[in-house]
Order: sequence, then C-alpha cells, then structure tokens
Amino acid sequence: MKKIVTLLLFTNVVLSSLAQQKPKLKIWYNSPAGQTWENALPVGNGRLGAMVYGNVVNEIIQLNEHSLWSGSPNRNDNPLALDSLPRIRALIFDGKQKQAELLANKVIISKKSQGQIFQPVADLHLDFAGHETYTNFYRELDISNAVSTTTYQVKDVVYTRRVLASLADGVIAVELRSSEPGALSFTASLSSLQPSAKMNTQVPGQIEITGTATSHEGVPGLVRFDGIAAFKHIGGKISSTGRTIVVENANAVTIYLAIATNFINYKDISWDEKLKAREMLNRALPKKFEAVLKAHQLQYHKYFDRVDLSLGKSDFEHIPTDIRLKNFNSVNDPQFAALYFQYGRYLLISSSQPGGQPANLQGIWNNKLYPPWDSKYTININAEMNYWPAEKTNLAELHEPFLKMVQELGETGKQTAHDMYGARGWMAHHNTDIWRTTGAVDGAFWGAWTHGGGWASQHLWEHYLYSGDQSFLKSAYPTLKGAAMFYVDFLVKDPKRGFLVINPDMSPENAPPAHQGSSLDAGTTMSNQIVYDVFSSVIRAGEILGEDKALVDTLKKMRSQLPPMQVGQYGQLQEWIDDIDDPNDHHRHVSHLYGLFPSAQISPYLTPDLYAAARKTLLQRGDVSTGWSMGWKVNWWARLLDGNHAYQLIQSQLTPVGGNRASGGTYNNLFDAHPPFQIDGNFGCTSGIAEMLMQSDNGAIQLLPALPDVWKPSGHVNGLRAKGGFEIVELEWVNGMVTKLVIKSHLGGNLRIRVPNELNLSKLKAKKATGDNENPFFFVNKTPKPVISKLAPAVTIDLPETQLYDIKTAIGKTYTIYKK
Ligand code: FUC
Repeated sequence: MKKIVTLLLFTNVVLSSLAQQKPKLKIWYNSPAGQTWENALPVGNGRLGAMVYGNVVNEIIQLNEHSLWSGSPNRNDNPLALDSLPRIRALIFDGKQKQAELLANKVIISKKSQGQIFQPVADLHLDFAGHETYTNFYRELDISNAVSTTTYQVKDVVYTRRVLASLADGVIAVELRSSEPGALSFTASLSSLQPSAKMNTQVPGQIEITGTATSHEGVPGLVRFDGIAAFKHIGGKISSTGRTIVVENANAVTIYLAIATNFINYKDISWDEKLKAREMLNRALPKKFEAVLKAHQLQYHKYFDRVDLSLGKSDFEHIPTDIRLKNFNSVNDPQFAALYFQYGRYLLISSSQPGGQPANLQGIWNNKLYPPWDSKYTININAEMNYWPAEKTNLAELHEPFLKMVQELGETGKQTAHDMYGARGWMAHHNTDIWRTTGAVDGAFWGAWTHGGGWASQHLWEHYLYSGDQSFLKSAYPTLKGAAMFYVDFLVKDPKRGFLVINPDMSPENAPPAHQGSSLDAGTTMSNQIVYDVFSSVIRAGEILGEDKALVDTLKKMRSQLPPMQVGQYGQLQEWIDDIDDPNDHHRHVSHLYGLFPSAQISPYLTPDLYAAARKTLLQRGDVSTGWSMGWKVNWWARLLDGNHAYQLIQSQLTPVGGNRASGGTYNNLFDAHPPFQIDGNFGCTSGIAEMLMQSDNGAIQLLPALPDVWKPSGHVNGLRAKGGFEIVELEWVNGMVTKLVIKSHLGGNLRIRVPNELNLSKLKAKKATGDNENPFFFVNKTPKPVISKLAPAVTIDLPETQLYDIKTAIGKTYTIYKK
C-alpha cells in the first residue's frame, strides 16, 4: 500500500510539474503523432535531424543526416546553349517567346541530372509491448531548451522519454525512464527506405546501419553512410537478436545515435564514414544523459536567448498547440504569434550550423526517398528566404552554411557562365543541390532563369552590412565580383529601347497572357533589380576595399543603362518591360517586389510612386497562396508600413492545412505548408514579424514600422540586430508608441532612428535628422526615376507620421532612450 501511495505521489509530481510549468515557448499535444509525419516534433543540430513521433507503443524517431544526398560530384550544364544564344535572343526581341522557349528546352535545359535528392537515413523504432492502454499522455517540444519530452502512464508507472540533437556532442540522445525500477522493457530496431541499407548488431548493445544513397538520373550514388544506435541501461538487461536490441526490466536507458557519411565537400567524398560515426559515438558514450543535455543547452541558449519577444498577453498556453492553431484566427493570441516567431529561430538553429549544409527546402527533416522537389535548394526564392531571419534575429553565425554555398556556387558556376553563355564571372540558374550544380533544370519555363547566383550573392553583402567585418568582405569580394562580371558580359542592348537587359529572361515561373503561355522575355523587372543590386554592392565593396577602380567605373556606367522601374496602366508595378500585367493574376511568385523586400529599392520615404505601385500590385495578387508566398507577403506588408495587413497574412499562414483552401497553412507541428511541407514559409514569416517591429533599410533604423492594432497595447522585443552594427538591446512599447529603447552600437557612427513618437534625447548628442544619413552602412542608392504610364490612376500617398533623429554613437557604447 505504502508503495502505491509513493508511486501515485511521484506520478502526480511529474505530471503536474510538466503541466504547471509555464508552457510559454512550448508546443505540446495530448495525443501521439500516430502515422502522420507532420504531427511529429523536429529536433536537429545542423548535421543530424530527427522527427520524434511520441507514439506510445510503436515509437518512431525518424533520422536525417545533412550530407546524405543521392548521386555524387557532377555537373549538369548544357553547352549547346552558347551557339543558340543569338537565335534565342533574336526570337525574344522579336516577340516570339514560345519559339524561344521551345529552343531553350533543347539547348539550355540540362540533358543530365535535374538535381539530386536529400534523402533520409533510417527510422529508429522502440516497441513497448503491453503499453496499449495508457493514460495522462503528454508530449512537447520545449523550444527554449531544445528538447522534446513524451510522458504517459501505464497502470501506476509513469514513463518519460526525452530526445535532443546535441549541438555540443554531435549525437542524437534519447533518454527513457520509468518511475518504478525495473519497469522499462522494449525492443529497438532500425528500418530504412534506402535500398542498400544493412543492419547489424555485431557490437553488443548497438545496432548499426550502413549503406549508400541511391543513384539518380544517371549520376551514380556514391554517398556512403554509417549510423550507430548505442544503448546504455541502468538496471535490467540488454540482449540482441540479429537485427534488434531487447531491453528487459531496466530503470532507465540512454540511446546515443551517431550518423556520418563519406561527404567532405561538393567535390570530395573520401571521408571514412565508419571512423567518423564511431569517433562521434565514442566521444558521447561515456557521458551521462544529463551531462549531454546540459552541454547541448548551454550551446543552444547561446543562440536562442539572444532574442526575447512579447507581443502582448494571452491566456491560451494551457491549450494544446493543434487546437491553439485552429483557434488562432478567431481569438487574439499574441503569445502564439511570438511562439511561432521563436519557433522559426529554433528551426534555423536546428537545421543550419556553421560547417554544415544550409537548410534545404525542408530544413534538415525529410522522411521520403523521393521528396517533393528533391528537398533541394530552389534559388529563385526558397533558399534565400530560409536565411532572411539569420542576421536580423541575431543568428548571424548560422548564415555561414548558406554563405559558403554561395562561394562554392561561385566556383562551380564559372564553367556554366563560360560554357553556356560565353561570359566571365559565374552564374547559377534556379536550382542547386549538395553538388553545387548550376545548370538549368525542369524545363525552360522555370529553369532558363539566370539570377540564382546574382540573388544569392547579395547575402554576402548583407552579412557585411550587419557586421561591418571588412576581412569577411575581402574574402567574399571575388564571389561578389564574379556575380557582377557575369552580368557585364551577359547583358545585351534592347534594340527597341536601348537599355541593357538580360535575354533570355523571365519573372520567375510566371508568364504574361500576351506571351502564349511562355515565361521567356527580356529585361523583366526583378532581373533589372537584381542586376542593379549586384552592381551596386560590387561598386560599394570595390570602393571600400580600394579595388578594381576601372571595373567600378564600368559598373556605374552599365548600371545607369538598366531599365528603370515602371508603373503600368493599372497603377501596378510592372512585372515585365511591357505593360502587360494581368490585374487578376494571383500567381504565388510576385518577383518584381524583390525591389521592396528583400531589396530596398522601393521605399515609402524615398520612392513614393513605386511604393504606391508595389502596394497596388500586392492588392491585385491577393493574400492566400502557398506558404512561402504568404511568408514573403508578411515582409512586404511590413515594408509597406501596413501592420494590419501583415497580420492578416500571419493569420492566413497560421491556419490549419486542409479545410476548403487549396494552398498554404500550417501543420500541427507548426511546420509551414506549401503544401506539402516547406520550411521557407516558417523562416519567411519569422523574418516578416521582425520586419513589423524593426527595419534597417531606407537610410534609418525604423522602430515599430508596422505594428498591427492587436499588438499595439504593449510589448517588447530584445536583441534584434540592425544594419550598421546596431543591436536593439531593448525596445518597449505601449499603445504603439516607443516607451523605451536601448541600442548598442558595435561599430560607432551616426545612428539614425525613425520612430512613431517623440523621444527624450536631452542627455545624448542628438538632433532631429534631415538630409542623407552620413553613416555609410545606411547609404541609399538613388534608383532611376520610375516611368509612370499615362493611364495609371492618380494616387495619394498617406504615410503615418514619424520622428527622425540622428544620434552620435561610439563603438561598444549602449544608449538608453525614453519616450518624451
Ligand atoms: C518554386 C516554387 C514552388 C515551390 C518550389 C520548391 O519552384 O514556385 O511553389 O516552392 O519552388
């Protein structure tokens, strides 16, 4: 009797402490994931990813390793392009886009691989016979501590499982406990979709899986993998059959999972995966789970704790996340929006770590051998979007895998530029993969786009603008310059208008009705904007580093010959060089608004006509779309200073998948839905929420530029980063007004802020600001005057009143400012 009482007490303490802990930054459920992968909870350390199902009887932990891709080093250029380039260009300039596209399909689109596939390693199964009847089920992902917990009760025994992907020790660590000694019995096994996978239990207490990823589209599969699950038990005993580990009557069990491949980099796969996996495992094996947990969390907190966000209070933390998601559109739940923002940061920390692969279309979480779009990198929006939160949400180190990929594309893309287009520098089309292929894929309609390199290269410049790190800029300069050199050689004169344009060109994946269903064109707006940015950043970088005076002059001259942006007959920003936009087009890509965000060529303060046109375009395109498209729209509405509209998009995105809507939405585990799952929408929306609170383009740091009414009452955000080396240590608001602002200046220089209300600056060297910001990090390129159609309706531009201040700052000093 006494024993039962103690047990019940223990049970209650465990359950109620889990329930009573502030669930604040937790996503949690009162049922297991079942067989639905999108119900499972993601953990990751940038190299390993795992999806934890939390199933009671048949637990599944699905495993990924960042470098397990099909194929092997390869290229996929189509050298036939070069000879046909003049013909394709002539057809396009002649208005024969369809003919040009048919030819481009033959000579530009790769006849080789269309890109390789990011593939899963295995599933770890833990089978608990006798646990069919259970009570008090609870599972959570604690995103402020990066650990997932599942707990339930069978009769009087409480079972608890914790899973993490260690940022410190490299392994995935699983801990299983029972509240009563000797109550833990289960059978463990590994299964894999990899056709070559083989399992063995040669080492006592361990299951090993080995194999080689698949061949794909003629590229031999040569990535070998080795995964080891090692079991340590307290109490009871462990035995193995040929393929399973059997645990009987243990008190607790810890499982460490190490996985490695022979991948070193895109051209070298000569690593010893067995040695690597064994070394990783052997380093972790002597450590207790608690020690692994502690080291992991220390590392995790270093990143995660940099930003703290409150958008106001709501009282829904006691509601399971799937229900909270369902309710989000009908109640005001600002804490859920803040949770979703922090989840985006959690996902970036978990899927992108220095030295690893960049987050792909699914981050690092994929359970399919043939996932949608190969779970690779689409660089006409999706891969860039993944990295929008990196700098501003204070995770700059995690930008590294993407920046490295850009530099590697700068290597592989040289041959593509040369062989396909006879150009110097480097280029990439609209997709790439772990082998850094840069050829054109999927059909000319999508693939004959030549700006994957140009756009991605701007992340190098962005990293410099936030950090001011000149040695980084020096190392990135050749890649930046190479992106510009490609355009120097590839731009041609538009015979009709005289501008320098890209041809063949397209506005990603969209076709104007006038072009017989073909996307091909010359001089589209997005391309002009990208070339403008690439030239401008190389001009600035060249000047800062004192390099390439002649090239800088050439780029300035060529930049002045690019087509200006145009406002068309409906008052829209023209997507194409001709005024042929369809005002009823709801296409998910709104590529010509690249100039509004992530670029800042369109600004309410500096280019009001273009601002009004961008707004019109966005209204015409509508809100509901694929997940990533809605994520982008949050950023755009923030840039358009319309917090309520940005919030509408967040609501649209935080809508459960399915229902009567064909696209967009969010899965129960808060993964974004294209559908299917694509992680870009998570990252896009995280960036968008940051943009609603703070922007650092348009010549100033603007605070609370797009606060929706529902977040106005009160809130704070600590730790966002701005360009020019400024850190928003604290920003507090009440009724939409800045009440307290603490800014740290890492680089010194003029701090220009734009705020909704007057501030008390009497104790600082400060003044009301006018004219250009003298801080070079806030230098604004004056874009050419837009051309406005005579048919465009007149618009009045009504901007909210703001105050503009200049404050002199010194390196390393922090400035505290209150409301007047
Ligand atoms: C682009 C988009 C699609 C999808 C794919 C991965 O092609 O147009 O919507 O996101 O990338």
